[in-house]
Amino acid sequence: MTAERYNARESEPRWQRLWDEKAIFASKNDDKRPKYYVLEMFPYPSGRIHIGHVRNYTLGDVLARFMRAKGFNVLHPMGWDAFGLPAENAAIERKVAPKAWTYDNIAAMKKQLRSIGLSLDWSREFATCDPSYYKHQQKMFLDMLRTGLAEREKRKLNWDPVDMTVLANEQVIDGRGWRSGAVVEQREMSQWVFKITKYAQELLEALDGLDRWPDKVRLMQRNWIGRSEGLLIRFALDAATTPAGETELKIFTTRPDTLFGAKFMAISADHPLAVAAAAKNPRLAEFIADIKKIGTAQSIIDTAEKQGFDTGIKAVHPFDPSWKLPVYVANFVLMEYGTGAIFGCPAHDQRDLDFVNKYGLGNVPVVCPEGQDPKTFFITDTAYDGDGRMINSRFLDGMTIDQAKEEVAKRLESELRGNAPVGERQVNFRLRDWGISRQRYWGCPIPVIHCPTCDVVPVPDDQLPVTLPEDVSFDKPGNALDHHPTWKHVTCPKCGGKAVRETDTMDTFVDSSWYFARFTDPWNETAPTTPTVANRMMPVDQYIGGVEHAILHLLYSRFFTRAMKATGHIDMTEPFAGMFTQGMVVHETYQKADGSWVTPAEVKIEVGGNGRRAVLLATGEDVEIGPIEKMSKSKKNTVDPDDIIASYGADVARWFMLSDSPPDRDVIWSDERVQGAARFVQRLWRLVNESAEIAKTAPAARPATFGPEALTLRKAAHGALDKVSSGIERLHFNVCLAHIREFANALAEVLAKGDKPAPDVAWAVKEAATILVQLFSPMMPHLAEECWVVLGREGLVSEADWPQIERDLLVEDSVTLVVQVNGKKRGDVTVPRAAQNADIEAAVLALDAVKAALGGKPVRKVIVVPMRIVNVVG
Ligand code: ANZ
Ligand code: ZN
Repeated sequence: MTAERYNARESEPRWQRLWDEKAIFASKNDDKRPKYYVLEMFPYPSGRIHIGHVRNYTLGDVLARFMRAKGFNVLHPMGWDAFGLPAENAAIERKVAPKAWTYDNIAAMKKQLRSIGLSLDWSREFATCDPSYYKHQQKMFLDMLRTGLAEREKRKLNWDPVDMTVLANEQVIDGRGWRSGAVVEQREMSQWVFKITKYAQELLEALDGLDRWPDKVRLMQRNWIGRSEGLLIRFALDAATTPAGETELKIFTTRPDTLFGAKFMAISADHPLAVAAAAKNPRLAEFIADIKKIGTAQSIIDTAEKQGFDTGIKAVHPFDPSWKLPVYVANFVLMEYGTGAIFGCPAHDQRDLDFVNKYGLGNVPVVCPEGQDPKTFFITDTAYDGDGRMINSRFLDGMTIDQAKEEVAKRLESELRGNAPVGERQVNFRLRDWGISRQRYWGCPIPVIHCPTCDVVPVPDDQLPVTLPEDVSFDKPGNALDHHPTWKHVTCPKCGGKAVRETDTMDTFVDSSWYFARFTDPWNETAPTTPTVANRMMPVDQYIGGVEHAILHLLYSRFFTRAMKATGHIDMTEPFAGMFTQGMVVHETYQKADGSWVTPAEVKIEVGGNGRRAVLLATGEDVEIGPIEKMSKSKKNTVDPDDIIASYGADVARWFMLSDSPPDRDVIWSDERVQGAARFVQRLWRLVNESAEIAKTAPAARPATFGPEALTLRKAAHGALDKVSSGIERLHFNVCLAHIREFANALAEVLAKGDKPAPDVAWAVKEAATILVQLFSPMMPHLAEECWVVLGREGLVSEADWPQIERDLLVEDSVTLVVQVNGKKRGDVTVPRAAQNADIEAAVLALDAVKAALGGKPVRKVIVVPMRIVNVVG
């Protein structure tokens, strides 16, 4: 019988509607079964779903559907990370209100998400720009203010003197404002910060316990937190050389062992000593103004050319009063780290070496690598930061680096100047407190009021939320909230005098630092969470998202969860028990002769004798096939999920993306392979239809025994069931799909034999077809529902229990034993598992390799070690 072609376009929306009507993916908070929380990073409502979203959400959906079938109360929610700059840019460019733009985009993207067939609980949906969400965020901000986890701090910001506005680091391009083109200045302003550094040590240590996180993500977090053990050293200054009689300079070093290789001291442009010296030296003041122009972004500072200015100040070596070191102001020393001052040892630090090579200060190596002769070990352009023994270092000579560090620390700790020791051990972290103030309109308002008499006054709880005004204008650069004629003018809740609202809004990373907890009870109007529910449903068992969020988003979420614990909103510290970072979707690029890019949809690929060729559909002209790259608008190498779903259906898109690469690697979008997936869908459809015909002839009761043909099929079915189940748990989806294909082949082989199978075979076909449909149902849920009907099953496959594995079908019925002659391996032999020793002996002695090894000698003994070895003694 030939079934009609499977029609995804007709079938997919029908099943989506039915799932919706029955609300089968809604999870209930009073469900007593064990919970499983699957979450994909929620999208920014840019207006369109891109193919990377499709991959991300499909990965999570497979797991969610599988865990649901396994009997878990699965929580799989979706929402919108809805605040941020693009909405304001749209307002400026297209004169649409940020709110309208955002909610329109959400509606459009929700429709697109639905067309993918995701098993989401839409009843929990929210957007972070909903006042009913950010109201609780404001409440938590005030909780954090009360407990000292939020504070005001003076910070340097990028200031655009023409637009009169603060710029984010990304808005500073080559030291200039992105819109005005003006040279950006650094300005100190009061900012709100979250005290993440209070948890630096804990956030670091707890990484060890996150054993279901990728190692690379944990390493990135470790480096970001950046714990360093080192020594604070108070260098004496030659007071005759200092601007105002300063007597000492404190530095932080992680390499006190290299003290005898010191060639200079360097201080930050913001160091008080630099400021004092600049006041007396206009050339230094000019130099400082100059190096400050490059902005505050770390990446820029790291790559900028090393520059310094000799202040004329001299420091004294802590172990030799006659040894004087010049003090420079240098652009690579940051005020925000350590003490804002260093001693430079060029032989063992690349930055220091670049610096001395530029200013002709020379270098002396003090660590000699093992196996090198200290007399001939020189450093020229590359600093040596490896292991070795101390040289040129007086009392440290011959020691290892660690011994030398310890020796220096001990000596300087016990040496006093004034009343204080010259050296002090210290642990430093790179991690800075999290600055959350943004001078923008489209964000969560920070709920405080500034009163000239009472200073900072929290907005009283009963006045929350502080909502954003909607009648705003974006005609002027800067913060529209600040420009609003009335919004910020209020009376002080404390004294009743005239006061102004804070017009800064929160960094959007705050919004995404607790949404996962809100999903556990988004209906609670009086509190951010319902702790009993949150404590039961959290942590997220499997979080899935892009590696671009490996550092900040995950670290902020880990911090925020701790802050919520400290303020009584949840009773745990780690929000994500399992983390998975998916790869990107990449595509070939196509370029016309004039260098312009064209989209994949505009070209046709021809495969001929000379390989692949691309032609422009419209004109037939040749286009060049370029390298495979991350999909981007600029290179036009994107595919639109809507187009793909319209031409092939969601199941094909899902299957393709799961099958072609391991989920943590990049997947190359290829039309040819997508078509392959589409053919496989039709093949499965035919297989199930043919199986259904045979299933009608199967006996109702399970046969007491199965012949070899039926048994082989049953083993293929249960083998696949076993491998796919464990594969899904480990997110090895591409491997699962390969097993499903293999199993489909095994079923096809049986069907190919004719249409009147024996009852035991018919029963096995029915069982196999059912298992097959269930195995691919998490990946291709629409096709699976349609097949479920064909097989005459009741209910929805999306609600069916996962099939039970019959373990005895997994046991292989033959075993392979190693064959030895006089203890030496000569080969192996495969025998039935139930074979008797006499049969095994006969089989072994018949082997050519054994006969050859014996060389005609008589056999004295044959020792059989069951299931493992046969040793022939000659
Ligand atoms: C002397 C030295 C010799 C250093 C040597 C390194 C190698 P981590 O590991 O990241 O903590 N440093 C200290 N404060 C700094 C600042 N504010 N700006 C720029 N650099 C600073 O790095 C600690 C090392 O970075 C310190 O150890 C110091 O240089 C430098 F062969 O001291 B070292
Ligand atoms: Zn007041």
